[in-house]
Amino acid sequence: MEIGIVGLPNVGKSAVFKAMTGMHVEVANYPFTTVKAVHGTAPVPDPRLAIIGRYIKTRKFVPATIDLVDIPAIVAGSAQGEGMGNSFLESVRQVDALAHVVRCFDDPDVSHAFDALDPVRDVQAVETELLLADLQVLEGAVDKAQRRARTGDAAAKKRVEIGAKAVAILEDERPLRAVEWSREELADLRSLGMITLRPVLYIANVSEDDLQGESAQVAALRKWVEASQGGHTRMVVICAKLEAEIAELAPAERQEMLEGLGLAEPALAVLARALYGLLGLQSFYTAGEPEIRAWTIRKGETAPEAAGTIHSDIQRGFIRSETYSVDDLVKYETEHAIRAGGKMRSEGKSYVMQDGDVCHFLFNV
Ligand SMILES: Nc1nc2c(ncn2[C@@H]2O[C@H](COP(=O)(O)OP(=O)(O)OP(=O)(O)O)[C@@H](O)[C@H]2O)c(=O)[nH]1
Ligand SMILES: [Mg+2]
Repeated sequence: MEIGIVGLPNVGKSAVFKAMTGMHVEVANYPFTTVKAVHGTAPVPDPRLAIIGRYIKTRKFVPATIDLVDIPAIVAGSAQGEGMGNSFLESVRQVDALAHVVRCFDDPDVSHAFDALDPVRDVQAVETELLLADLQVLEGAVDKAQRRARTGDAAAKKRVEIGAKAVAILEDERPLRAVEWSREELADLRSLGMITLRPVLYIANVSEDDLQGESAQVAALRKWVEASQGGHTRMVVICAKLEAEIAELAPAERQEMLEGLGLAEPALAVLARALYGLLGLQSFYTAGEPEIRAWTIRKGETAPEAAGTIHSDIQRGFIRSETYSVDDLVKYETEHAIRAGGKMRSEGKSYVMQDGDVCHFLFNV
């Protein structure tokens, strides 16, 4: 699962990336500081790891991770080659979801792509480029399919139909994610790499003096997101500059700094929760003496599929999973007591994983 950070130049994309991954990328007050996509990994904050660690002795904790890409800025005309041009498209097409950073901070020292602060105009400018990029690809694909359809090719006919429907939505200036598609339509549009089909997490990058995001600009952005996008979006409020500074502190100082600022948790926790919600993700755990580890799966995945996130061999040779919940562990305190209490479940191949399951997979290859 990879999340691409997109947005206009100089809005704080790299600051967000730095705050999340702790990597030292350049954050600077000029447009197109980032000229090449940078990949990084962020650990998902998860209090359940420590909870499990209270009962099961271990040598280390391994959190789940989110893969992030800091993508070069998009400007008006990018789809036609302005700014960094089309290069952003390649990166954008490779990610599973977008994190769209929108400038909501007022700082006369930081130059703005369009002079005045206006998050709704900004977000629309980027969205328009993504719409145009999809439109270009679609028109080409529909053209090609039309030629094949004349020879009676059924798949091509279907493509023409789906393509025409999608073109109409984009020409209406709506992203493809705002519409409900059938399974077949989705598969076809995904195979074309449609960008506006991807879920989006909007990140309102707020001023140091508006950490809760109470400004009129943030309210306007929220209203726009809710009105125009359908269900496949979320919005979070972050002060990327402060968060990037906090990420550089030692862990003990971090907590103190957050409390001093009146923030309940670091932006990484806020962002991870929003992404899990947006993408329908959940966590399960493996726990033992070598490590206690969190794994990320999609809701609805079965036990063998979950096992496959650990190793394909465990999925292939899956026999069953000895499973209990983190809550059971808190209640019974040891795996032995869970078993004695009848709460150690032996789950087979069709078991649908539940959030907070702890699993021992039995497999044979
Ligand atoms: N005041 C304030 N400044 C910020 C905030 N976030 C980022 N900045 C500043 O904005 C400038 C641009 O930040 P970057 O993170 O480099 O922005 P970017 O979107 O990656 O920019 P490009 O790579 O050039 O597209 C830097 O000078 C940051 O310090 C914020 O929340 N508040
Ligand atoms: Mg940058």
